[in-house]
Formats: sequence, C-alpha cells, structure tokens
Amino acid sequence: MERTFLMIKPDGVQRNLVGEVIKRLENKGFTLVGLKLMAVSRELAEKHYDVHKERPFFGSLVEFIISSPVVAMVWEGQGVVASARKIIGGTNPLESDPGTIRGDYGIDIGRNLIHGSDAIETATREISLWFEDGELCSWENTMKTWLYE
Ligand code: 3AN
Repeated sequence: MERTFLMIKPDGVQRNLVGEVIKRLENKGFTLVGLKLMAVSRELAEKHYDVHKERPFFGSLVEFIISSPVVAMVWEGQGVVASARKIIGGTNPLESDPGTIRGDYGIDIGRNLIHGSDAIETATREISLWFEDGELCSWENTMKTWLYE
C-alpha cells in the first residue's frame, strides 16, 4: 500500500489546525501510520528542503520550519501521494482551490500550512528522513472492505 509524508508546518500548529487537517485525511479514508509533534533541528530542515537550497526563500523557509513545533505524519492508502496533494491544494494559498486545506485556510505562500510529498520516490525519502522504522505502525483498518472494492 502506498504511503506519503505530510507535515503540518508551524503556522498550522499555531493556528490550531492539526485536528482539521487530520480530519480531512481520515474522512477521505486514508490510514494514519505515523504521527509526532516535534521541534525540528536545523539539520533536518535543511535536509528536507535540500532541493530548494539554491532558491532565494531557502533561508527563511528553514528558519520558519525550526521556529515552532511541527506535526510529522505518514499516511497510507491507494493513491495517497497524489490524492493528499489535491487535498492540500496548490503551493500559493491565494490561488489554491477553495475546498483544499491551503485554499480554505491560507493567504501567504510562506505560510501555506502543510507539506506533502510530491511523488512516490520523494515520499520514500522523506518518510525515512523523518521517521525511524519503529515509529511507524502498520495496522489494518477494519473499515477497509467499506473503502476498497
Ligand atoms: P509545495 O509544498 O506545494 O510542493 P514547493 O515544493 O514548490 O511547494 O515549495 C516548498 C515550500 O517552499 C512551499 N511549501 C513554501 O513553503 C515554500 N515556497 C515555495 N515557493 C515560495 C516562494 N516563492 N516564496 C516563499 N516560499 C516559497
């Protein structure tokens, strides 16, 4: 079963949107297999955003991610990587579709509430960067037969 890495950024935690974000993914039918509230080290933030290290916003993005706790999560389900990206919405909240997390709750691109892996390979890399194997919990949701044919 496919897995993705999602992280509620400091703005999402500070704005009390943790429950709202989790609710949207649960309601969709995805399964939570990893969850932790954490203060992020500079080293981890820099590794996570490594692909953006040449971009002008890299420094402020790293400072932001380490400024206040985040909620790191792993979600599981059929097609979860692409589907979670749709639930999250486009990068710039002012242009994200209404009904998405960013579209409903954000304004500024530097305060877009949540990160989601953009591809299956990225998800694999990010899950191993943020979680030890023992922190993930494989379990079978009893609703599975009501979610999948
Ligand atoms: P997404 O999170 O939608 O995949 P990316 O991967 O292009 O977006 O960018 C990663 C993060 O970098 C974004 N979530 C956002 O916090 C930040 N970011 C992207 N573009 C900008 C920008 N032009 N100005 C400030 N921050 C940005």
